[in-house]
Amino acid sequence: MKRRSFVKKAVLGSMAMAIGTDIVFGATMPKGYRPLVLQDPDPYKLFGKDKEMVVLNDKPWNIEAKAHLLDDKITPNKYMFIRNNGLIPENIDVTKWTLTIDGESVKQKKTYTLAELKSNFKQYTYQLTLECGGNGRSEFDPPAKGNQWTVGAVSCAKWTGVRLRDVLEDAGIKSDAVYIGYHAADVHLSRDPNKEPISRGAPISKALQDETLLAFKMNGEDIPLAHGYPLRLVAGGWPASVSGKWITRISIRDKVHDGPKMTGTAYRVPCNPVAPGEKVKDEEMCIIESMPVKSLITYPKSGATIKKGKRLNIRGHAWAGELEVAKMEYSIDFGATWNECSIEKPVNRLAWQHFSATVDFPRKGYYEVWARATDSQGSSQPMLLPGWNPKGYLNNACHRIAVKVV
Ligand SMILES: Nc1nc2c(c(=O)[nH]1)N[C@H]1C(S)=C(S)[C@@H](COP(=O)(O)O)O[C@H]1N2
Ligand SMILES: [Mo]
Repeated sequence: MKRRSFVKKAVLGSMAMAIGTDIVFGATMPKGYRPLVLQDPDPYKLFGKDKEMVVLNDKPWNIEAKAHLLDDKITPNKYMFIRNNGLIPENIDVTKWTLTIDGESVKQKKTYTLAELKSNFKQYTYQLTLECGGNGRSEFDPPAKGNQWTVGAVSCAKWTGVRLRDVLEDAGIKSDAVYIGYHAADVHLSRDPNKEPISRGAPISKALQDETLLAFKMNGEDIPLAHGYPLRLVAGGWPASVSGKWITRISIRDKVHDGPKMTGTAYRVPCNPVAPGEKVKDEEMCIIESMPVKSLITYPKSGATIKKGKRLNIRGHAWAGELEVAKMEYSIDFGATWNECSIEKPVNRLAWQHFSATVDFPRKGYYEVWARATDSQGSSQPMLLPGWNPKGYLNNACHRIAVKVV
């Protein structure tokens, strides 16, 4: 009896969290009942998102930011994109949440409670750039199926947690380990409990990096439900699909992980360039690892008007997967000539970098400001679309804003 009321309290607690306030007469709510607000929810209220965020899909929820919303150096929840492949888990009981480390290449399968993870391992905080592999997909021609992200499927929040490496080493990693794969608590769209919406992973070398965390805090608070509460993997600089949300199990694999969305064409690009629209065999598709160099002008908003004779201060962020951004430039003549921006160092490895510049316009009229980042190995963003690929990944074309001088 005691236990039952305890479970009910936990269920009510997680519903209250999803709604954002207490369910006052929750104690008399029928068992298994879903409050109306959760049946037909307002995504902005439900997820605490700003009204200017754009809903691309509601089953599953996919919501993106606009460039000017990403102006903060540390992305707050209200401007953070949501990318879900399945249904957000409900009725989370954090007191019962566990993480299991298993797989062919674990020395000893081990299960940890959240409290154990927090107390047994040292905690670290890093700001990490998470960009969806499909960010920018909407520009590809012929079009690629999937969420038509424009530029807003990127974030750089501050994540706190324990190093995945410390936990994996505590369970023990066999010498034949090559990959890790995550398993999570979200629900397949079919609601079939035997199907996982997504189960991706990364090579063991990425799993063992200092900045790869099992996080339980985002920007100093509990991770918002939509972003993986109560435990998520964060692997900055790689397609954000590697950063599994609502993590319950991590397998240390003796081969490349083969969970859903790891195989076939998912999160893969042709190993060699192909012509637009060309069919590519599965064997000729390679897994995306570090993301390409990219940048975003976050101020001003595209469409800005300024007075003749006034200079325009522009600013934004640039990132380059596992590399650093070495140079940042802007052009006001459609890429014919480029001027340097100033660019800051990242606060830590795998965090985006901030740039700014003061722009002079020669006379009244219409301009576009294009921004181009170059990484530490000398690769720069393509001015317009990069290589077409069947699933529309890795569009790192220069971000462009319109400006009128009047
Ligand atoms: N369990 C789980 N983890 C997941 C996903 C998901 O659907 N389920 N989506 C992935 C993808 S494709 C992306 S781009 C990021 C998005 O993270 P965010 O919603 O916190 O911005 O989460 C990744 N982790
Ligand atoms: Mo993604």
